[in-house]
Amino acid sequence: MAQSGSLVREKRCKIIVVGDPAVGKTSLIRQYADKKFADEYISTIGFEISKVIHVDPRDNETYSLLIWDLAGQPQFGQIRPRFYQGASAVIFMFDLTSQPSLYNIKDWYQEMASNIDGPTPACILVGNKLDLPRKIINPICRNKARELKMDYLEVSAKTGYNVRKVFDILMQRIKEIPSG
Ligand SMILES: Nc1nc2c(ncn2[C@@H]2O[C@H](COP(=O)(O)OP(=O)(O)OP(=O)(O)O)[C@@H](O)[C@H]2O)c(=O)[nH]1
Ligand SMILES: [Mg+2]
Repeated sequence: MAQSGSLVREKRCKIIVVGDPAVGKTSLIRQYADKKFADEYISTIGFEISKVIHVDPRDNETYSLLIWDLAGQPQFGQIRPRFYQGASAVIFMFDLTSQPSLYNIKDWYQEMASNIDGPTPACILVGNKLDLPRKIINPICRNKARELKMDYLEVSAKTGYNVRKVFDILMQRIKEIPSG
């Protein structure tokens, strides 16, 4: 528990969110940071960074998360590679109502892997839009996560279901990776 008068040391973590256009990357971050959701689709241009203070529920340690929301549109493919460096964690996001968005996760993983030196960041596969009728069954998603050696979680950025859990799992994984 944080003691009054003691210095709270914030550790910084860079977290990247990637995935096809319109899977809900910006919506996930907005739901996590502000508990807000918007129905209209305004595609991210380039990238956006959000700063969120995360308190680990297990030990009350405080982290300052810099969440990088990378635009999924192909025209930003040339600028994205430089943003992966220094990431502690990567969220690979797809839309449970769009099979191509899961299929394309391998390309997103490849883009990350070829642009990071040093240890592989903590990675999680996130299936979004669970509030809608799904088009991909759970075992197929789990298989993909297993193939890529990642955790897997289904969420709704609209209702907020499991959104906080994505970050709790990632922070747990980050702590398990020996820091260099
Ligand atoms: N029903 C439902 N709609 C969602 C959910 N998450 C996002 N959306 C909608 O999906 C559309 C795209 O969401 P964004 O968060 O802008 O998608 P993005 O991945 O950031 O897209 P780019 O910035 O173009 O890469 C918007 O119309 C959102 O309202 C969800 O969990 N459920
Ligand atoms: Mg966006």
